[in-house]
Amino acid sequence: MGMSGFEQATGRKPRTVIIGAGMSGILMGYRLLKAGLDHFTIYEKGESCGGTWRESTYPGLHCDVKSHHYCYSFALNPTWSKEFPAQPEIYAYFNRQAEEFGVLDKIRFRTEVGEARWDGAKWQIALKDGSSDWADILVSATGFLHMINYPEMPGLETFKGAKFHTARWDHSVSLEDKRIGVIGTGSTAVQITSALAGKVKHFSLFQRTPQWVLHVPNEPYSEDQRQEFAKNPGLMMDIYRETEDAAHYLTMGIMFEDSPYRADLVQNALDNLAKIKDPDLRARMTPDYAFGCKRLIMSPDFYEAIQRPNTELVDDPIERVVPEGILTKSGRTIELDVLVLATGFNALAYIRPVEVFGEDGISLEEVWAKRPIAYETMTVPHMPNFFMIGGPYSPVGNISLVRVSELQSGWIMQCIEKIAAEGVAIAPRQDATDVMIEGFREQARKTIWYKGGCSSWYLDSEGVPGIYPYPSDKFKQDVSAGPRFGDFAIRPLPETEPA
Ligand code: N01
Repeated sequence: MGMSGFEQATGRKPRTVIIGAGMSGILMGYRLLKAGLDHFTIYEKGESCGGTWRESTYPGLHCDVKSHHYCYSFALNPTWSKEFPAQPEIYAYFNRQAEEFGVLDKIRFRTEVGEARWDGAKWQIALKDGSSDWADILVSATGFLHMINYPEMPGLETFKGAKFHTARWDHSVSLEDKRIGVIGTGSTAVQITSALAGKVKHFSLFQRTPQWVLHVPNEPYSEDQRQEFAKNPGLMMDIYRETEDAAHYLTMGIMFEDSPYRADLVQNALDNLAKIKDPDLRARMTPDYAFGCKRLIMSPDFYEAIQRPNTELVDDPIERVVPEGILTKSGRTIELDVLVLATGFNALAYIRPVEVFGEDGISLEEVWAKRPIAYETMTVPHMPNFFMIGGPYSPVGNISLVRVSELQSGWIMQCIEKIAAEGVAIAPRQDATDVMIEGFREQARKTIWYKGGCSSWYLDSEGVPGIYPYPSDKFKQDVSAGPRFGDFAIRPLPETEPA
């Protein structure tokens, strides 16, 4: 085989650096190995793979996307114990796959990337431990759920009991004999409520905003079923495909008022709410905004859990945290031994806090001065040979991010193969990106996320959703069609002495 354009220009094969060894970083590593582009390193700030599934270990944590769709389509897993498995199984799955794929050897753990700077030919990378590296191609696989949102709450530092965010759960604290307070009513708080309410001395859930909650049972797989899956992987692929179709209808029903799939979903949530026997509690837990406006919550038993003994919903707003617990606006002090912050993440921070400088030293912060943007969710103008899995306007919400990452990493590989074959630096053109983002934002204003009368982490500083605003099958079609290189600025790499 002759030399590729890249080898002619540089005298070697391209080197890639991936930031993050979560679900998407492992996947990117797998794809590079498959393509024979094995000159790469994955930098991971933690001590193991799995990203958010490593960091979050709170009681009750499970995935609310079906397990047979929350995995790599080429590495289906017959051993899932339930339709929606718990964190330890998911964490184990990703770590196992990293090893099986041969990616584990490529990961440098406990190493955080501080800065990446394009020098005109490649990326110069500064690591927080003081060392450095370089790459021809840089892939951000940093995920959505790693920048913790600590609430600004007066008196928080004065609390004298145990206090932690859900992504920093302190397992040394016993719970059964304690009065536990959980702040927040997102997916995380709901799962914790199911796991702990009625099983501890007292449980208080501090609600600022009620949520729409779908009743979704979580059936275990029997040993027979698991053996069947192992013998006949086609059964798992059937579930994978069915779940993908269902996710499409679900997102349509959530996003658009006139969707034919909406009525059944709304009815499910209303029937679920009717399980709250006390009319006063039911009224306090009924949202005053449209169904689907915030990320939909799915639970087999949340409303049962909140009605258990020694369990209380506190919707009296929090005035301040005091040493013995929480003082509410009406002047009541709720005494607590443990305060749990289920206050979520700064989900749309993307690659931050890594600092990125592209062509002519332009920073990512400058390119993103108005808002984070990306062409086709994965590439950024002025940032040559830089790719993001889960970048701005990616589909998030109630769909499988593993599936999304598979589509995105496939598209990114096509770009990388072009770079490797032709010896070029590519970045999307600003004008093409602007047109795409304008289209996204116009469409985003048609969704319930925008019109539904709620605030959520989907919204940018102008209140417009910064996530993929079309049904998920459009994303699949667009990304599967591959990059439109006509929308890119493509420059030959400068010829350099062999490294
Ligand atoms: O966080 P959230 P999460 N005072 O941002 C409240 C994923 N996930 O950790 O609604 C009082 O949804 C805030 O109140 P409000 C999933 O993508 C997935 O639950 O803003 N309250 C809200 O109730 C999810 O979307 C799984 O009024 C304050 C809560 O904290 C994402 O993680 C499981 C407050 C935050 O809700 C984050 O979910 C779990 C304050 N100062 C999570 N600040 C799966 O199963 C915030 N809140 C895949």
